[in-house]
Amino acid sequence: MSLVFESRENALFKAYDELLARKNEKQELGNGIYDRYRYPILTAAHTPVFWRYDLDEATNPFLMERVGINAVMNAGAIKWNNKYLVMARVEAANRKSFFAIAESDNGIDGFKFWDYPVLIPETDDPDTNIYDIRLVQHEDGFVYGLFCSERRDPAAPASDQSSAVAQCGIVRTKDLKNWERLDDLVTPSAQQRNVVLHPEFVNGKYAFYTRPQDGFVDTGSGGGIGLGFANNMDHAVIEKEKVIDRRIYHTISELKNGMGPAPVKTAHGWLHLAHGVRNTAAGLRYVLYMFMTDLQDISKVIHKPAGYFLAPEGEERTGDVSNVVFNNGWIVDDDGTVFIYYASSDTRLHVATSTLDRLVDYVMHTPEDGFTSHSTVLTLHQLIQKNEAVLTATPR
Ligand code: M1P
Repeated sequence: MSLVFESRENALFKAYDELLARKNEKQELGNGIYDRYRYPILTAAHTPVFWRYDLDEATNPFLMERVGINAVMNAGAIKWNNKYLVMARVEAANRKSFFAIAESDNGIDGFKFWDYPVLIPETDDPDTNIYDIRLVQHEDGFVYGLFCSERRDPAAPASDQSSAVAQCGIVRTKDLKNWERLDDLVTPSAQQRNVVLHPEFVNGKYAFYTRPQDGFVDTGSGGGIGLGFANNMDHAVIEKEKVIDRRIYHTISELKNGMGPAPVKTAHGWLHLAHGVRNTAAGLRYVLYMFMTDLQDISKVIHKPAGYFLAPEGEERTGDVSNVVFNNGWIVDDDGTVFIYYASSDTRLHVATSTLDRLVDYVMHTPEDGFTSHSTVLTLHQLIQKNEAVLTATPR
């Protein structure tokens, strides 16, 4: 091995090792709802050196990158054998996304990719692109992965190489190593993205949160978070979708919305994390929001705080698709700690931590949206008056 090759290889591995060893730092103060951290937990630079470089001097004398990785983002998440696992959307330089699992001992730093990215089996109609997997430990004993499967629109003319059709692909596993591909979900809608499996049976059926949409980017007459049921997972067919959280004019999700990870069961209801999209002169803005559904009737939204729960801040605001935060994975520990894995601007993956108690308090006691400026000011007046009384009674 030449000295030049050897020293470049050493430098590459040293930079990678230092990045993985970097400790994360909780940001001070926060908003009381969750804590953010200084560093993203995964970026393109966290992908192993041996994915990107051919380390054979005979075939790669300049030790140049042979497979470029563009971004690591939107990740499903699961606690597995006492490790915090994220199944990230890794986007190669050729724009194709794939899934790769990274694990950490504490959920906030030290995430290391498994040696091989996941080879998702194809159906008879191969996907061109796959992304945004939601991992669900279902009570039937399987871990399911529901993801977006994208193919070129067969109806598009040759002059149009952008139009696509998105559907929900489904895999299942019992060990996170061997993945069985099932049929894509069939629904009454022309396209689907952001489909999530409910972790429990509902009246003996599998329940799915959907996002009906007419087109690939625009939801058209669709949009809103839907709910539908299927008899089985091998050939899952939903005959009817009911929108349970619709789009509303002049809100954070007026353009579209979509479920994040599978909901978490609490004593008060099912806790949901979702994303909402609005249009601006600078393009689409994606933020996260929360709501709670009824334990007996999961189609009934019983609490929904006004506005966003988490929006892009600082460096999160820029990237390949700027002004975006997106979430499709969270982990709840036995002690109630919640790890929220969110991506920023389709570029990098972050963690925010909270607790179930805090999130339930946030969802149940944060004022709801009155949908007008007037009602927003009335809400503020009420809070200010209450605080005046508190400060008068117990001066600080
Ligand atoms: O680019 C922002 C996001 O756009 C899509 O989300 P939605 O389906 O709500 O429009 C997805 O492609 C998502 O992966 C991406 O982060």
